[in-house]
Amino acid sequence: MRERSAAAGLSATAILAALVLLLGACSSGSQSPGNGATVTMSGLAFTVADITVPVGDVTFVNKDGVEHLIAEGDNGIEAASPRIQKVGIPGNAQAVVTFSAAGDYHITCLIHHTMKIVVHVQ
Ligand SMILES: [Cu+2]
Repeated sequence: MRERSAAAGLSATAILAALVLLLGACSSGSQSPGNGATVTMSGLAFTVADITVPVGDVTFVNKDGVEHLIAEGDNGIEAASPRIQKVGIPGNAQAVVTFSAAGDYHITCLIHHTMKIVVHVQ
């Protein structure tokens, strides 16, 4: 009798361990590493006039020594109904902006009004 219950306990432990492994595999698989899309700012300007990216996260890299305040809009003025969250990026730092729907996004800096880039999200 003792051997049987020990064996039952062992198999229950094995099943539990297998479940934990499966759950661990699922959660690590759902972590998004990002699609790698990057926009760079240098010399108070975006380094390209436009970029095409898939729906998702885009990393904005600020290589200037001053903060940029990135928003959807034109000429330093935020759009009336922006589709992205504006984000302040300190000098020599970076931030992730999420583009959750396809479309063309005019991006500007609310501090440096001449900065502009069009992000084509598809
Ligand atoms: Cu700026």
